[in-house]
Amino acid sequence: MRIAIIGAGASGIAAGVSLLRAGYEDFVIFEKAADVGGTWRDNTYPGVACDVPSHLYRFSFAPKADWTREYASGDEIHGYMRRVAEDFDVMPHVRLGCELKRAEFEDGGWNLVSSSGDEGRFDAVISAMGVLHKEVYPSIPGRERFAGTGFHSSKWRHDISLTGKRVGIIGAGSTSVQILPAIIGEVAHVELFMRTPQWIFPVDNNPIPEAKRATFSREPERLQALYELLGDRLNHRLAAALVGQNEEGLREIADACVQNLEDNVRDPELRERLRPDYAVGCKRLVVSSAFYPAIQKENAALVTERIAEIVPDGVLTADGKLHELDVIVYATGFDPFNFHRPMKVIGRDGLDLDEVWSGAALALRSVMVPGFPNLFFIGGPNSPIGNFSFLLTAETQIGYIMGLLAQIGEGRPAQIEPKAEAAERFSREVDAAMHQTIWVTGGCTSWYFDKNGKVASWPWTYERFEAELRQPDPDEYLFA
Ligand code: NA7
Repeated sequence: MRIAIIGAGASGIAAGVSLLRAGYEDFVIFEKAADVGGTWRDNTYPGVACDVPSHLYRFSFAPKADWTREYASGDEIHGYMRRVAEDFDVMPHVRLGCELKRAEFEDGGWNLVSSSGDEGRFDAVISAMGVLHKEVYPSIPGRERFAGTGFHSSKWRHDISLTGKRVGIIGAGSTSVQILPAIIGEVAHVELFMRTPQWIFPVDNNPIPEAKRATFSREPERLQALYELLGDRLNHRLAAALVGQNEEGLREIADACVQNLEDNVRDPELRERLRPDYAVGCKRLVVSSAFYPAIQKENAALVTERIAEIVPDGVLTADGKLHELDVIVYATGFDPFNFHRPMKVIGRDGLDLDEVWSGAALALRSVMVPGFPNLFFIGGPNSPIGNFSFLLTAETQIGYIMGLLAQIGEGRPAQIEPKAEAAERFSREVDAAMHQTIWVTGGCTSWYFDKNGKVASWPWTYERFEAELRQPDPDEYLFA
């Protein structure tokens, strides 16, 4: 079988490793950029780190004993991704600098076209395009008129020194919360434009001493025990709390966030401006012990007045105040519903995936879409998203994809796709369960919501995700 993987980020690399292990040698990983690593290649802003603990953020087949911090920096994770791709012999399969434009299913196979032309025919396609890679700029008028330098957090301008500059950061999510403490010591002044406050769970990102790293290397069972402890805390207890199945756990997290705010923001007025009016867990939890101290520094200011427009000299807020700036950082997040776009995906009988998903994106168990044979998604619609390790989510989906692939090819049917009624049933179950999740009941909006106001996460526990994807049920699929 000839297989194409699209994207050489964490999930594409892991899919490559799994294909090799299962004996599939004939595959190509198409990567639009000049390096592997996905989000960890793209995000290089000051302070970039994962919001999942290091020892949980690893592939099961490549445990890492020597993480240098409790929450690893983007650079360290990018190094890990590259090393895994090299050590597991995935690199010879990677085609860098090759952006696919079109995938079309014709006569029982997928024809792929990139910006440089025909890339050939494949029996199966695995989409590993990531969730957070299409940056979003705010729809604020005047952005192009700004006379200083403006850029998105994921396109950091390392050629621009911030020393002594007046900097504005628009957005108050995980990214902004990491950038502010990292630049506060360098800039003349920073203004953080916050539309909605975030709950912040306190974590000290301590360095991991050399001796402890050496112990983890010598005694892998201790590394595994720590992995399991963190997995239980985040993948299981936190995930259950978010979907309404661990009230006590949710209360403990909420209490810690409230206490963090009470204890660490001195000025009562600033404290109230930083206090969210929705439930903890509704938006993805921000983790930091560095943000509150940073926003209270003399050279920092929190701006909660609505931004009216961007003008050549800076930001004009609705109260008529001009905030003069040299640099504007748009820490305004990503469009997670971008799945395969801007690539055109045409399935069986000319079905256009953009049209099929024009109402809501849906895939049976987050992996396959009716009408699109042998097309598999990692990180597809309704994948679990939250403060748990996406690497484990990807590996779980890859395991399921391997189970599906095993049913086709040589001596078996050539094609597999979900039955429409199985996908519809799954969709109804998702919708019914979503109502009890904190994302819906918590009274906020977030990047978890699609344009129709539907949350595209996994509405059940993480255990259920693992159980449902352990083995495909052939009754849910059509073979040809
Ligand atoms: P997020 O979490 O999507 O945060 C984006 C922030 O940008 C959020 O505070 C938004 O406010 C704000 N935003 C977006 N548009 C505007 C406009 N027009 N005006 C003012 N503020 C705006 O992105 P991050 O990059 O921080 O984090 C993404 C994920 O990466 C994160 O969850 C981790 O998984 C890692 P809002 O809350 O919508 O009012």
